[in-house]
Amino acid sequence: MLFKFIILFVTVNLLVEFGNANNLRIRPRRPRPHTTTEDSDEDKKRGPIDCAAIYRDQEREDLDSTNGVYEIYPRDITSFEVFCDMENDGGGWTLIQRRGEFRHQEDFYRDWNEYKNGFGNITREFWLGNDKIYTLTNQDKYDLRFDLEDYEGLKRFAVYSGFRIGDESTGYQMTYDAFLKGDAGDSLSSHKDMKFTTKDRDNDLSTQYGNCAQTYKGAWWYKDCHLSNPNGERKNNKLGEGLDWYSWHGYYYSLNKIEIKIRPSNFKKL
Ligand SMILES: *[C@@H]1O[C@H](CO)[C@@H](O)[C@H](O)[C@H]1NC(C)=O
Ligand SMILES: [Ca+2]
Repeated sequence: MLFKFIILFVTVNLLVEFGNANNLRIRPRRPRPHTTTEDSDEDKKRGPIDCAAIYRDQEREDLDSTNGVYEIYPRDITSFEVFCDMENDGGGWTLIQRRGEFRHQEDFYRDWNEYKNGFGNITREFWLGNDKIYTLTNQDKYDLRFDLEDYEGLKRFAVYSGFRIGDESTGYQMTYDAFLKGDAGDSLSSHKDMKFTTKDRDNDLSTQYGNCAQTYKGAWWYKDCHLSNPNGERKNNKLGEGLDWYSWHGYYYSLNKIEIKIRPSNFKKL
């Protein structure tokens, strides 16, 4: 009985081996794809220019896009990592800023060069950097979205069209075309066409409040001084110093969470 079993076992094994060998032999080898022109090679190497491009690539391959860190390849600049919001309002959003409750709380009261180059960790709190925001918003026409959350867990948002900023020589001057929609209301209107102000560079239009970044503990496209202060101080509910969005919670309420993100205006799901 045992002998018979061993014979059977060996036979089955041999058959399986034979089958595998057969499979290996009959499986045709795929020819390696080769590119014919240098152009298509370049295009391949360049990669997606933002999270919307990544979203579309994944959609074409029938993959579910998930929120997270991706590498992007904007034109004329070295590639870098960004955090992509692939869920909100259709996905495809590239984050330029985040505030929230994390064990390590980032300091946002920083100088011109730190806002120029960006700081923080893109999986937690961060500012992407004004040079990068300049490059991104000038490679296509972008919508700008604010996702806000208060301490009751309520969420509100605001979306603007045609958001772009100038390069450093313009003071990263910010503009947009229109307030599109959002139940948070419009608290960016007074910031349109303003230059960026940090604690060490006063580009705002205020004499009354000195340097708005110093007075309100942040860095922003301040005027005289603000309706919104997303880079202010978390949990600071003093007049104008917190993460304010005036048209929702006024000047004495620092929001719990903020995400600021961009996406091409012509973005559509396939
Ligand atoms: C960013 O934060 C994540 C999550 O906490 C951590 O795993 C990662 O090492 C951090 N990256 C850097 C560059 O500090
Ligand atoms: Ca001033």
